[in-house]
Amino acid sequence: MAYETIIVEIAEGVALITLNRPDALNALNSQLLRELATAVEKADASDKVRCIVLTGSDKAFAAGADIKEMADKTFVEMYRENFFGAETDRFIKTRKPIIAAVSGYVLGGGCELAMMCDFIIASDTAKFGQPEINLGVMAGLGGTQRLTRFVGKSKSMEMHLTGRFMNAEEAERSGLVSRVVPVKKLKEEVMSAANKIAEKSLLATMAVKDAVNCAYETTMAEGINYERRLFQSLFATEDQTEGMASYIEKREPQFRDK
Ligand code: CO8
Repeated sequence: MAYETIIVEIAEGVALITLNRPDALNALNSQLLRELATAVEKADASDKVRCIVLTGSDKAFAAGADIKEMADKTFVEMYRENFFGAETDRFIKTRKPIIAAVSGYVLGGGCELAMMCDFIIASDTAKFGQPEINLGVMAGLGGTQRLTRFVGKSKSMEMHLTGRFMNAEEAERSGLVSRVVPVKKLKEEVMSAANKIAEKSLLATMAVKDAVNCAYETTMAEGINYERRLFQSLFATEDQTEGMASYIEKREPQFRDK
């Protein structure tokens, strides 16, 4: 499928998806979200992909949902179309890991999209914000829920209520991003992390994602029980036998996703 708003490149087990609406600072419109949902579904189903990286440009990961597309919509249209809802539901069902690699503006729906990924690596130029309040609205793609879980109530509330931006250093200190790297090294660092993930057993990788995400949806006791069952179930895989044998034999493992 030919995409117009994203670029997809696949190499060495990693699908690199680049948001590509430079004239609008990668603002998310319906076409982009449809293409993105399709691209991640295809990557999830592809034997050639073991990890996904989502990125934008140096200037902007994404400056939010497309205000020009939304401006004239009515409540009835928003509700009937479930505007952006179906596409983001498709995106978050991805079972393979997705790393967000962000620089520049990471605002509104752009910040919410980054938070839908499994972890965020930011460049030192990244600026995060939920400025929807300035438009007379509020976050609508999970920002009030996810940002609050990442950075706590006080900072999340301040960000949503004032619309102020957070720089990369504050984002790392607050737990929003896993680490910050110089903008010129962002791609290299993120691809190195993605390649590392792509070398592991995909079965174990998907189980890790499943278990960590479970921490957001359930009680501690149920989450620990779920993790234990997943851990036990990995002993039904050839990759467990191979991984442990390779350690004992002091060699690199050859995982076959079986
Ligand atoms: N939507 C549409 N176009 C945008 C957006 C956007 N969010 N952001 C930037 N652009 C466009 C500009 O209009 C401009 O285009 P043009 O030249 O044709 O006018 C171009 O990108 C470049 O932008 P600027 O000239 O403004 O660049 P600056 O460097 O001066 O400023 C900013 C950069 C500060 C990022 C500024 O563009 C800005 O404030 N953008 C809007 C940020 C914003 O408010 N984001 C939140 C949007 S609302 C949202 O995300 C809701 C999500 C929930 C949806 C839920 C659905 C269910």
